[in-house]
Amino acid sequence: MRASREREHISGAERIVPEDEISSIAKELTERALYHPKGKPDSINLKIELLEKSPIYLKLLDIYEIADREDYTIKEILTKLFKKAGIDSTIGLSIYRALISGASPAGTVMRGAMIVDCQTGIRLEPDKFRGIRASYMDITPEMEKNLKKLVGERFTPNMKDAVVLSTKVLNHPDVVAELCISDDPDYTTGYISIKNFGYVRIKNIKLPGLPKGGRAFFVKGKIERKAFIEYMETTPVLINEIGNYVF
Ligand code: PML
Ligand code: MG
Ligand code: MG
Repeated sequence: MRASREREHISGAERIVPEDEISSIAKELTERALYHPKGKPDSINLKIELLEKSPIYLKLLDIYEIADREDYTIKEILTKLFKKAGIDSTIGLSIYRALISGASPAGTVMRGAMIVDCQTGIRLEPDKFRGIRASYMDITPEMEKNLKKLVGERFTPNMKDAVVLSTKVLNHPDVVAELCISDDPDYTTGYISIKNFGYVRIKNIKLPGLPKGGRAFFVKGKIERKAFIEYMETTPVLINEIGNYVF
């Protein structure tokens, strides 16, 4: 599902489901688009297609949460996490600022993610308006239930979709980290996922009310761009195991 207004992205979500669940999922995703905190879309795209390739099965990233940041600024927290990911913090923070001000050349929200060379800061996505869309991923209903049990009241559909997406993204050998800030104005929890570590939730990553955000995939070394994009945009991934929750 993809929803937009005046061509600006409002929301997007996807599912991998058996045939008999298609109509109920279509309803669920349509409602998610219609009653989105970013407002009414003027266009909702619902695409239903047969999965052509069988999915890669992955274990969900471990989830961490920065619990108390009263003594730290967001800049200090991000600096620490970029360091942990092996990313120069000047580069990391400039990408953070780009995301919260609208990362497309028009200053609007990109539909997809940036690809950022973590050593030079150069953006590698071919289309700077659209970016790269991580797509074709979901979690089995059983593991979704387990995830709900594991994280309790912290569970949100945004979080579930995000950790599933990020598990796919981090599984690529060239990706060292992913930074995400929701573009929903009142969803102020973002995250950084770090290779060989996990998904780190960061509260108050942006000010409430800001309808800007997006994603950046940080890569290291020379990537084979065509294969990279093909993996992100078309290889199906299904989560069939969950990780730990540490907070
Ligand atoms: C989005 O839906 O736009 C991004 C959601 C980020 C979720 C962060 C979390 O709650 O863990
Ligand atoms: Mg959103
Ligand atoms: Mg989104």
